[in-house]
Amino acid sequence: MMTPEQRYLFDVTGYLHLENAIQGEALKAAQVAADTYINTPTEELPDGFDSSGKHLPNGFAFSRALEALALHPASWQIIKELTDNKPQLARGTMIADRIGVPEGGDALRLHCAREDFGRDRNCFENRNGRIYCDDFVVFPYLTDVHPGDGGLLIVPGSHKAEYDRPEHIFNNGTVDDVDNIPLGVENITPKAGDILIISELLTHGALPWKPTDRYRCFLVLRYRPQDRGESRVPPEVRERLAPETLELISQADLSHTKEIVKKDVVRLT
Ligand SMILES: O=C(O)CCC(=O)C(=O)O
Repeated sequence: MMTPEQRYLFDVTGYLHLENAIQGEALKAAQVAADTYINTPTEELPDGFDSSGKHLPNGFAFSRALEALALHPASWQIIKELTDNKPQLARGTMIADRIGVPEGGDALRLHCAREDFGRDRNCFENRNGRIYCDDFVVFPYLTDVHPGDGGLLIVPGSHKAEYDRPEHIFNNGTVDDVDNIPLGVENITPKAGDILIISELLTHGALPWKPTDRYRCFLVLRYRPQDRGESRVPPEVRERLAPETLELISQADLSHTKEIVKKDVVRLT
């Protein structure tokens, strides 16, 4: 379960920033694997992987070190609480924000599930003293972001917005100047090893990435309750996954309890 501090912060802000969650060899191995994926030409990569743009599909499945981050002990209790112990990883990509590739370095307009798909689509509520959130993203960061670099933007508390966001607010929704961030919007600057968790109801986007000598790299792990259909991990990628991860991506009835959920710490075999 979440700690009372995590539950309070996630409830009032719509996001959690877990500092130094991934450490030592686990972090190093994940960074090396991410670098290898990013720097290998697509034609030399296995099926299901593509390094040509900012978004690298199926990044979590590129190596065991990255795959392990989908079940990392620092976020696992939170993932279990938010899905009422019925988690599914719907898909897991990687972002390597860098100048010179499609979409690399571009600003990402502010958006959220409510604005994109409608008011009643997602929920974020208190169920028996715990948070139930049926659409959230876990971002394990593998490189440092420094103030002034750009990167993730959020509107804290917006996951509970009762009113539509006026079109013109926040520079018409595209914030592209790191030195002129509108009041109400925050730029989050995680360090390598930090994990961010956001509700998809939280309005978020990104500033342009400014550094030319380094990139912003993190996994984008999308979770939801296990009864919402097939995960979007393609068959050729599933073949690479450990049994525990296969169980995590599997769809199941809500009456079923996955074996991985019975564990506080899941180790990939
Ligand atoms: O670039 C970021 O930090 C946010 C990414 C994001 O929100 C998305 O890919 O939908």
